[in-house]
Amino acid sequence: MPTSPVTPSQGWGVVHLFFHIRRELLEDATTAAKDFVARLQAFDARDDYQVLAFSVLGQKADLGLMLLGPDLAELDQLSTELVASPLGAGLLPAASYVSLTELSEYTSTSDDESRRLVDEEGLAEGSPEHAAGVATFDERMAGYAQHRLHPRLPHRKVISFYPMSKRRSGADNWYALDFADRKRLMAGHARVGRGYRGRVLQLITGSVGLDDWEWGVTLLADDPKAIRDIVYDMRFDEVSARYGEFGPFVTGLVLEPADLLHHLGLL
Ligand code: 76R
Repeated sequence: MPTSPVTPSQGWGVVHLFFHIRRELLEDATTAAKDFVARLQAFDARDDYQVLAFSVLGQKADLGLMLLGPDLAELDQLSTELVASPLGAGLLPAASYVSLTELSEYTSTSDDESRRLVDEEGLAEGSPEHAAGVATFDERMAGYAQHRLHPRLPHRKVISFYPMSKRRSGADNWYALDFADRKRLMAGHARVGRGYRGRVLQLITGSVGLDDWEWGVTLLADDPKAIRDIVYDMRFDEVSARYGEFGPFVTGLVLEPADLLHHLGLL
């Protein structure tokens, strides 16, 4: 019996999987690799489902997969199928991470924009210019929300993944701050982030109650230095400097599945 769908009421599921490969455990590596590639391609070809495949730099793992899509049962199905597939005999789990796409509660709202148009642009509330400004903002944010909840990630050469949480200790307890303070602090964070528009694409996925940290951070860039730069810059921003706690970082080279298996010497 197929597993019944498990679709979050908002957002999609995201599973990051990391494996070591032991090719000596494979009987027919080429056939196994071709089968593996076909399974990834079939998953990625489905509407709303995506898999990013990457070769992990360093020795934390050999290969990584980032699976995204609306139904957690489908993500789990692919994970179990891959392990049960011919290549699975040579795949050793190295790490994994489970999260959901989410909207941030700190994103600017229509009211924020309405106030900004009055305070910073000098537009009178109720004027046609003011109404047009708010409408433009709403349209842009609807597209933005769509990208955050239902992303189709572009291919960039490098992927960086790490989990993180907000500190909850002594005087530095993020969750004891008022919403207004958290929102002000997050606005500073977003300002630093916007300086990297075009160079770094980020997908922040929520994992409170789902995995060991509070968020999964996935960064994509063509220039590995851009990843080092953004994380470094953010360390000086109060949100990261004072409240950020970070798990292990993994860096990978994003490849088409067939190119990845070739790169790993299996095709
Ligand atoms: O609403 C929005 O998404 C825009 C403002 C914004 C929010 C609310 C934003 C912008 N982020 C938000 C939330 Mn972010 N982000 C990280 C990291 O390495 C570190 O120090 C932290 C890891 C990076 C690199 C990054 C990049 N962000 C969050 C949250 C959720 C917080 C919560 O809900 O409490 C986390 C954990 C987080 C972490 N952020 C941006 C970026 C970039 C590049 C931007 C600008 C995006 C753009 O406007 O194009």
